[in-house]
Amino acid sequence: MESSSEPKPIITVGQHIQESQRAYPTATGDFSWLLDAITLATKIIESNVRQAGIRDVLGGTGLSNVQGELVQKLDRISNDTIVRCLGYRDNVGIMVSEEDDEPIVARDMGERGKYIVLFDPLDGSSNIDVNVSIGTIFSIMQRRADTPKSNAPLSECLQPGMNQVAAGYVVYGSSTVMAYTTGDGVHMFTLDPSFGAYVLTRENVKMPPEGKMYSVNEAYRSTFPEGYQRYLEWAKTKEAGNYSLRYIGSLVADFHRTLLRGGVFLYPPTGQQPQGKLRLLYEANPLAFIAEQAGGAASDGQMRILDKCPDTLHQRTPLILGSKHEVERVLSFVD
Ligand code: P6P
Repeated sequence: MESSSEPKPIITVGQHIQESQRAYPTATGDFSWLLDAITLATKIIESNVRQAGIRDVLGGTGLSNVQGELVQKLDRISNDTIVRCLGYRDNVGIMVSEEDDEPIVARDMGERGKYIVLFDPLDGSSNIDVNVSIGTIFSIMQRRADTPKSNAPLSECLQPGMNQVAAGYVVYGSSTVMAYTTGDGVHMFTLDPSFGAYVLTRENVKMPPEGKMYSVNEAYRSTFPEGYQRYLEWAKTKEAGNYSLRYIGSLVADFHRTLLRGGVFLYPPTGQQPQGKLRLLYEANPLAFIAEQAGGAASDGQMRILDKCPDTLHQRTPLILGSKHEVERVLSFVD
């Protein structure tokens, strides 16, 4: 039994992955090789984020992405960094980025490129210039050999979130924290800048089953479907227990708080975004996988996020994400 005086072991994310893969005799170390590329990319991104004010990386590129959003310089740097780090790993077959219209085929099927990595390289980028927390989100699936050759890469990517083999995020906040799951619990690591490694800080994270906190942009409330408006009315009542509102406007930061403190994050359909604003493949799916692994829940208001079969690569979805009981409470108004 470790006494409190004994120094805690230093377990890096790479060690943790390798140890967890030892439990699977058939594991080939492929996955840790892939996750190593992601951790490397996020360390490079973190370095750019921390020096944004010093290096010429702030501001827009003057370009718009497939979402029609202004691409910030750091968005582009982050995207190129991930593509470069992942492209070098021979087990990555296809990459899907929020910043690129089409899938990037790194290797054809059969050349070992068995994984598909889907990512939002720098979520919340509109907050970059005002020093608010931002994040990277990633989702990992396996390629499907059974897809028709016609448009294989694209159709291989259009898999339901339940097919994910891993998912994670990095939040560049007051500290840089990575959370990931491979379906065996959620584990968190903090980047120690003194030696540039992610060190295990929380293992088997569990989301509180409820929390008197909701996270939504209430500026659009009048255009939410009626059920959401009734939920927000209820949450303000004494009977509900006077919920508080926390909204950073950066999905990864709002989710990270919800994961640790409990509560519910909402991005409902709005007048401007009738399908919701957030993307299914590389935002809702990975965070839903993490939420469920931590005992939470994720729905689009009609169905479980992880059951949704995507039709298009950059498909948007309404999102209700957080503590199990809080998501159920929202659904009781919305259903
Ligand atoms: P709104 C950031 O631009 C983002 O994609 C998410 O990080 C965040 O949750 C959402 O948009 C905020 O959107 O409409 O409230 O500004």
